[in-house]
Amino acid sequence: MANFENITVEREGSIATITVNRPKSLNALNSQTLRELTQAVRESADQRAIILTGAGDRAFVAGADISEMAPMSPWAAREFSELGHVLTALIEDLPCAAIAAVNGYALGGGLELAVACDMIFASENAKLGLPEVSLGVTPGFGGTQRLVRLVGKLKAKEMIFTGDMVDAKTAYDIGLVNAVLPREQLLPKCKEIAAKIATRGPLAVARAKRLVERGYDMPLRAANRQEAESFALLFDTEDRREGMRAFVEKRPPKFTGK
Ligand code: CO8
Repeated sequence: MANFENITVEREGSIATITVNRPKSLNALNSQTLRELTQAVRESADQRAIILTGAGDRAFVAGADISEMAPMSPWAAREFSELGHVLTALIEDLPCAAIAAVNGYALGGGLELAVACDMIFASENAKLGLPEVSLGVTPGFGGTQRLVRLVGKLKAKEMIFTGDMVDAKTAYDIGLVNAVLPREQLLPKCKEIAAKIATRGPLAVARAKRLVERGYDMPLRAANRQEAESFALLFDTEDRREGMRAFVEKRPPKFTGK
């Protein structure tokens, strides 16, 4: 595991917790942090779940680093945006689950990072928003696309055009987060869900994630055909045999990912 300056990576069993660790700037994402996150996520592909969170009690990630962006040329901004797109696409392509533990502000690039994850859990003090128009730009790490897919056009446009933040309860009400928890319960809850996913068939979880991600943009019939093919392919795995044998024998399954 590489040595990182702006993030920490902790591995417990088959779960990796990746923490953005720049609390003095509310964990803002500069290009080095984006590169470190990309490397850490890539190195976590063999885990059963990853949890992304922010250091301290104030912020998950308060956005892309505005002091780094301020002097950028359009070309540099394009490259910077690309770093965010590579990271968020990588999270979606990971064969394991990605859970965002939003422990405070998730703004701009921070919310864009969270909505690329498979699930989002928020602490009661969380505030989520895409304030980019207040800076004279649009979201640049996929926010205009992924937020719409989660909460629908009306709510997404309201958030993006006004730049206003929503609190955790509102985020839950509009379907932007899975659940809202007291701060001290946030990481334990995310770890509990990650641990549960880790007991399930890893090939099945990886396939299910891919079916949801890829199928979302496909016509229903084509997506359902993919589902049927995946279902059939999994029948040829040791894990499928073990899972069904364990059920019949009334014992927990021992999955090996084969
Ligand atoms: N970038 C850099 N530094 C930041 C950021 C940020 N996004 N957010 C906070 N900080 C720093 C502050 O400058 C401050 O530093 P210092 O102590 O040295 O002055 C420190 O963190 C603490 O922040 P505040 O004093 O402002 O704390 P407050 O409690 O008063 O306010 C807020 C908290 C409301 C979160 C406030 O800090 C804020 O509005 N931050 C900016 C939020 C924002 O606009 N985020 C979106 C950025 S744009 C973006 O993410 C685009 C992504 C796509 C990029 C595409 C590539 C081109």
